[in-house]
Amino acid sequence: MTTPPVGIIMGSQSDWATMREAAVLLDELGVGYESRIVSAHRTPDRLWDYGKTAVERGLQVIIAGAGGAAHLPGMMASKTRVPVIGVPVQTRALSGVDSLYSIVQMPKGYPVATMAIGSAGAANAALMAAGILALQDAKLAKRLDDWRAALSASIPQEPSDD
Ligand code: RP5
Repeated sequence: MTTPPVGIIMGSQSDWATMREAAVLLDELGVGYESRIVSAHRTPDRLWDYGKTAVERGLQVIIAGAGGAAHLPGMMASKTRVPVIGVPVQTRALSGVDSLYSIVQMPKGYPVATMAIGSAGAANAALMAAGILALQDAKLAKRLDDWRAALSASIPQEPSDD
């Protein structure tokens, strides 16, 4: 089975409601992806194996979402040079600020491109991944340009009372 260019990974099944937003966007843009539950705390060996094999499998971008003590994106970035885009999942206890802080403040040398908290972050992660892939894929670049133009065109000039 061929590996798709994007890997969407998340710490828990409970993250899927958020991370599905990334999958929806990638579907819209015609970008292939796989989705996996890979927990830094509950399945550390799975995390290590995923990171260790990412390059040889042909993954080009990894979107990693986690909440709370959200170590998954950073640990993945420490294990592979495949670019990691981090999505802080919104939490009940601390509204996702815990997730954001756990992901964003990486030490020099192991970057994670950190998105906004929650579903906007997941959607933007997909757009960021598509933008990276579009550098080498003219057809995808056109689809992404069209998607952006359609979004722009959908914004009304004036506010409505409805
Ligand atoms: C993190 O803990 C996951 O990324 C998830 O956001 C959070 C809660 O996980 P569950 O208890 O819902 O499985 O590892």
